[in-house]
Amino acid sequence: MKQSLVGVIMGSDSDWEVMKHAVGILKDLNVPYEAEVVSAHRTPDRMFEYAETAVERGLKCIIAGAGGAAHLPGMVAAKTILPVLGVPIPSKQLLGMDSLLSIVQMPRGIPVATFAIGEAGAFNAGLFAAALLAVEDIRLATLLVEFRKTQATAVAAMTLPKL
Ligand code: RP5
Repeated sequence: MKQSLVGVIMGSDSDWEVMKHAVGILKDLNVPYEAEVVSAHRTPDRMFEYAETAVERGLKCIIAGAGGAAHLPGMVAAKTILPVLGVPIPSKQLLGMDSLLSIVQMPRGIPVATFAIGEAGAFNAGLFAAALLAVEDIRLATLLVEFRKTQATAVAAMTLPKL
């Protein structure tokens, strides 16, 4: 099995329906990843251990999804120098605005790259992680160029209904 380069973590298995979109694009681009549930407030020790060992385990970046108070990305970023990509999970009560503001409003000194709420954010976080790795991986860069071409072709072929 290949060494995981991207860690995908989320606060609950209920986040999977969103976070699977990050995992899906990593898989499509053949980026080795690991995915697991790590909760900031329910498994804080596990979160610290995950973040503290991430570099030595060979990860190059971490995608962290969380909903509500959503402190997982920020707390993980506090414990590792790896780039942390935060994905706000839509919440029942506030539809993910709470998650977005929690993740994006990191005070100066500990950065978290914050993506859009929900599936698009998860997917883009996966693409962004691939782009980070592609800086030093020409094969992966080529796959990203192909992805853009395919996407452009699909959009160019879009038609609208006649009124
Ligand atoms: C957060 O609480 C998780 O990231 C999830 O989005 C939210 C709800 O978790 P569950 O109650 O579904 O486990 O920690």
